[in-house]
Amino acid sequence: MTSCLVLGKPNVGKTLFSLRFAFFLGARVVRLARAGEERTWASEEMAARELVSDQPHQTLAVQRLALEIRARKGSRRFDLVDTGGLTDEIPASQAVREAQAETLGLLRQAGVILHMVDASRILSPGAVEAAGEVDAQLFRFGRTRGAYLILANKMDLDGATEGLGEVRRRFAGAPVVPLSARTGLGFGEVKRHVRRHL
Ligand SMILES: Nc1nc2c(ncn2[C@@H]2O[C@H](COP(=O)(O)OP(=O)(O)OP(=O)(O)O)[C@@H](O)[C@H]2O)c(=O)[nH]1
Ligand SMILES: [Mg+2]
Repeated sequence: MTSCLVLGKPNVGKTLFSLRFAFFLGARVVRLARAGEERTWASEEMAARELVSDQPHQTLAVQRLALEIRARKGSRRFDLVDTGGLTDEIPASQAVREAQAETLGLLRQAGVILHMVDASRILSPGAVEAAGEVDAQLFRFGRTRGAYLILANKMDLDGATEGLGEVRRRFAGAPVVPLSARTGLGFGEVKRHVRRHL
């Protein structure tokens, strides 16, 4: 199954986006496979209450959503893979180190790489969401692949417009989609990108 990886620093909005994007593509429930178990929620709100948090490292195991993109010429199935946040430094917590190792292990076979940054915090030094060396490394790795896309998330927040300029400067040459996992801004563009590369 082709996988579409959602990667980035902690707290940038990977999980909220993954849940909302699943519904945007027409999923009726959230069915998520994690650490060998499958869980189902009836709505994105119920899933988000449990899986999304303003604390970094909420996601500690890769979470797969089996999805389908419908197109005129038939539909395509793929796995949307929400991952644990990556950091510049090796984290003190063993659980976070394991989550990061699991995430990096998936990079090579990914059909599509969605690299998410927080446009509202990219220029906030010291913030966990600020862009860092790990973003530069993901960019270096990802841009050699055709299916790499940068998601500039949290465009609904103050400072995100200036942040978007910085995202485009830092990652010049890569396609960037201004996004809000909260409002749904940019979801259609992400869908078109994923569909093109499946
Ligand atoms: N305003 C706003 N808040 C957002 C947006 N996307 C995510 N958030 C908030 O950002 C926080 C982190 O969201 P998550 O989806 O848990 O982030 P994550 O990248 O999965 O975080 P980890 O699993 O810890 O790596 C939560 O408080 C979300 O509600 C957005 O587009 N706009
Ligand atoms: Mg998460």
